[in-house]
Amino acid sequence: MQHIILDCDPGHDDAMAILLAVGNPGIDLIGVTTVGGNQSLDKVTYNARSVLEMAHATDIPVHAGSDRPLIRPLEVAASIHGETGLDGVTLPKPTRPLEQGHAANWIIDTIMGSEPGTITLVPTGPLTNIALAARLEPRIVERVKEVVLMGGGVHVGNWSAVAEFNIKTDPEAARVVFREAWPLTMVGLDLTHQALCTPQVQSRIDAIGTDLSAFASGLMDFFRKSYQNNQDFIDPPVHDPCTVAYLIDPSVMTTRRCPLDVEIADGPTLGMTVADLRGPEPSAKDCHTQVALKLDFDKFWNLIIDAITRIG
Ligand SMILES: [Ca+2]
Repeated sequence: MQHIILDCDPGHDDAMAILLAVGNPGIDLIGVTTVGGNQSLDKVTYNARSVLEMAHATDIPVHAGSDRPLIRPLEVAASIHGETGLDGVTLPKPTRPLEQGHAANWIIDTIMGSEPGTITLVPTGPLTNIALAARLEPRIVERVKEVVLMGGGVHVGNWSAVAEFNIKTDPEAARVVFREAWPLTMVGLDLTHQALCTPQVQSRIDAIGTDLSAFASGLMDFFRKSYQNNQDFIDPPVHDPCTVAYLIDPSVMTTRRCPLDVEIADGPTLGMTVADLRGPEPSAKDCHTQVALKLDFDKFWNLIIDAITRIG
């Protein structure tokens, strides 16, 4: 069983990550934390609570975190996710109140209150909350089992020629998180651009025939249009649930261990994740970071469809 904290900014693909985490029996979703990113903090927090409501998962607490990057102003991704952050579907009103307290403090309290090596952090938004938590309580770094994040890319960008949205939104926070000594897997665009919601995949989601599958399909309809209009894709890449899928079954992707760092200098490479792929692959002892490279497409979508089916 993987005990995870999902730190997210829903977001169409974040919503799919929540559904996968709720619906898979190998994942214990301890809590959801939110960060300003795809949309304002208020909007993404409401969306997270609403998706949990939709998934009958009102036992899961939601804590709101940082409403902006550490240094830079927040520039939301309305071109991809719409004005609400989850355009294209009707969101149910959350019945569970938002928890009190900042996400970073709750992350710290949860990790420090658990056995070392048992909690995995799964960030699928800008890394602001995780960086704040690591600075507020440095002891969390050695207590976290691992960090599996969606962000960055070895050879590819989407928010600039070389930078991905989550990393470019808060590059300083990403620098902090990448440089801490915890085991870190970067599930970046090299991998997630293979996680395409094709019409065949979506027809399998539709065939589940529940309110939740219609909700997921509605999300994918909007996401497809966004990617066709803004990113030169035919089918939308469903980035964020790739992280959760890796924790359920590591064979869903191949990874390559390599040193990783984040560019924080202003200019054309701001927010670029730099992977040093020279030489033989280093050992886990010598290198705490790895990148995801190749997705097992069928395994991935089978997990998503199974989770939506199980939730009912
Ligand atoms: Ca996200």
